[in-house]
This record gives sequence, C-alpha cells and structure tokens, in this order.
Amino acid sequence: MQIETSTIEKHNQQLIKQHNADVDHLASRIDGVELLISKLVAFQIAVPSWALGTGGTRFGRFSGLGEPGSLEQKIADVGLLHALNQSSGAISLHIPWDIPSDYNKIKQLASSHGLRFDAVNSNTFQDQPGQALSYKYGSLQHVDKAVRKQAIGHNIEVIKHGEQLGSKALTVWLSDGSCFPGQLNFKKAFKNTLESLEEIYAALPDDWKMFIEYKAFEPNFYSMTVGDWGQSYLYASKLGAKAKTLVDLGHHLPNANIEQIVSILMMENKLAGFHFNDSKYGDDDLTVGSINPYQLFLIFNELVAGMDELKMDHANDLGWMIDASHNVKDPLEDLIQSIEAIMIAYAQSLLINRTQLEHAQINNDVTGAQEILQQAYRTDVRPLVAEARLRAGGALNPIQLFRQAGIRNKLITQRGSASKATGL
Ligand code: PSV
Ligand code: MN
Repeated sequence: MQIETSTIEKHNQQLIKQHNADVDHLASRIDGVELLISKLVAFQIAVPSWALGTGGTRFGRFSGLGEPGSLEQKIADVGLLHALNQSSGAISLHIPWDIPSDYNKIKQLASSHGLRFDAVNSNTFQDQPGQALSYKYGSLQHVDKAVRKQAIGHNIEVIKHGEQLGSKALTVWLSDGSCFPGQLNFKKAFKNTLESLEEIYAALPDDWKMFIEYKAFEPNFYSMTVGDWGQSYLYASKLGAKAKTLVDLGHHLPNANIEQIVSILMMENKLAGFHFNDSKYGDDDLTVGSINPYQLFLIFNELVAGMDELKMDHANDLGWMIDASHNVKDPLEDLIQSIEAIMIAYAQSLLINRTQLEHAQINNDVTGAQEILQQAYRTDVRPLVAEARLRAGGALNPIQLFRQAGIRNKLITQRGSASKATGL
C-alpha cells in the first residue's frame, strides 16, 4: 500500500500550529538553524530488508501480522517508512534472502518509492538448501580450501547482484570463530580469512567499498575471527583503500567506549559506517536510543567532528544503516522510533559549540567540557527534526499517523495474518 500525500497533509494541518510555535522558539536561540535543518533533510538512513518482519530468539518467535512476504513487499514497507519520515530513502538487501527475480522491475519499484539500494550483505553464517559444503566450522576461515572457495564464490555473486541494483558496497559479516579453546589455530584462521577476503576484494568494482563488520561473540562463543575493531582494521588495512571497518553498536563487549573507536577509525580514514541499534547486554538489536541515548549522542559528536575535519559530506560519505530486530514491537513502529532517535542525536551533535569545546580541552577545563556537551544533549531538538520532515514532505508525527491511518491493519488485510518475512 502507499500512503496518500493528502493523508499526510491532513495530519500535518492538525499539528502545524503548535509545531510552528516550537520551531520559532528554538530558532530564536540557535545560530544557523536553517543550515542545521538542511543537513537533517539530506541525512538518510538505510533500512535492512531483514528488519521488517518479527525477529525472534533461539527460544521462539512470536510472529507479527501482515509481514512482508516478498522482496516487493519489503520495498513497499520501506517506501511507507520513507513517505512518513523522508529519512529512510534506502534499503539494504541480504543475499540469498532477497534475490530479485527481475532487476529492472525491482529497481523501478524502489525508485517509485524514492529508494536506492544500500550495501549488499553476504550470508555465510547459515547453510542454504542444496548447498554442497557446510559452514558449521566457518566459511572464509575454514580449514578446508573447498569450503573457503564456496564462500568466496558466494560473496562474489553477492557483488554481482548488487551491481545490477546500483549498490556501491559489500558488507561482510562473518560468524567464523570457535566455540571451545583448542578448536582453532587463531593465526591460520586469520590468514585463511585474509586470503579469502583478498579474492573477494579483487572482484570489487572500482567504485565499490568492502565493509568489514566485527562482532565480539555469537554465534561462536570462545573466539570470533573478526571479533573487534582491531581485527577488522587489520584486515581492512592489509586489503587496501576500498576496505573499511563497519561498526555495529551491538557488537561490543559491555561498556566498550564506542565513541573512541569511531574517533580513531575516522582519524585513519578507515570507518565504513554504522549499523545502528541499542543494547543492554550484547547483540540485543533493540530500538536505537531506547537504552543509551547519551552514548549515541557522544558517538555522533565524534562522527560530526571527524567528518568536518576530513571535509566529508555527512549524508553520503559514510554508510548509515539500522540493524535491528523486533521481538515484541510492530517492526515499522520500531523503525520509525529508531530513525527518529538517530536524527535527534545527529541534530544535537550539530549544536555542539566546537570552538568552546576545543578551548575547554586545551585548558583542561573538564567541567566546562561536560557543560558544553550536555548543553547540546539537553536541548529538545525534536521540533527541528519534525521541521526537516515537514519540508521534505513527510509527517510531523509519523508514529501517530501510522496508527491513525491504520496502516498495520491495512497491511494485514492485504497480506493476511500468516505472511512471514524471510530473514532473521
Ligand atoms: C550479525 O549479528 C549482523 O549484525 C550482521 O550485520 C548481519 O548481516 C546481520 O546482523 C543480519 O544477520
Ligand atoms: Mn550488523
């Protein structure tokens, strides 16, 4: 289904008076508010195809209703999100879950919703029906060269699908590692993985990047062959300029200082981009900003500082994506909340007075530095985020409109209650 422009306009009319008053109030206190709003309008966050259905845990999955049962329906869901918030103008596909049967048709469908194709993701963490060799003991790291070859071939095939769609990056996340001490020779696993990645890297088109995602644990519980940013950085620097480190917020051990990781990776021009989510314990895949919004703000503080130093385009020079899973919430409502949280953190980080912060730092004014950061963090920027949506043609309050317009019920009527999304 598509949401009519007139429905969005009607919704906006109901809220416009209060909204204008809130924006005027903020604009009178913020220098350069127009520039800030234009940056928010440009900023787009990709939605992964696997976040549109209900996730689950290894204990069970409680299906949602009206889930998208095909790639076309997943694109329609992201199109709905984008119509509501005008900030999710891209979709990221996971192969083989999302292999298009007709590239041109899929491309046309996506562009009719104003969407482009973000990074394509390979999958060597599951065995597929009919697959010759198993990934039970790893893929690119495997002791058996034949398994490594199969996994390399899969990644190259993913690049080919992505080329047809206009993607510009391959994200490689490996579940490779070991579950018990002694199971794996760490150095051989690293070298095998590097050799395999080299073959995939050689198949990258000139204008593509390879994003190497790390994860501290799970599904392997003793060691992961790309377990932290150091290992990812090592692979990326050995591979070459097109390979960069991808940070997924849920892939760290508790209390890791992710903002510091981001800052150093940017200094080395090795940050690929982000998979946003939130977590309390591990790879919880919770709604962005639902547990630790201050950490998200501190990460954006480093991102904006780093991008400005390198004169990068905030919207396009790094990969921005959500990577979440929804056990109990409506996936579309959850995604609306996640995107809003990212936009809020980005807007707050644009408010930081960098001259004052630098001054506080060189004078060891610790209290002053905290005041400057928290002055920005404690500013309620939601009206500015809403104003950016309004100017781009979106809804002032996307969740409210999603509910008022009965979008989920309409999807259930169209798709039935038993449709099940492929993916996690
Ligand atoms: C792994 O936990 C991960 O974060 C990787 O990005 C995968 O591609 C994605 O989730 C879906 O499995
Ligand atoms: Mn991820």
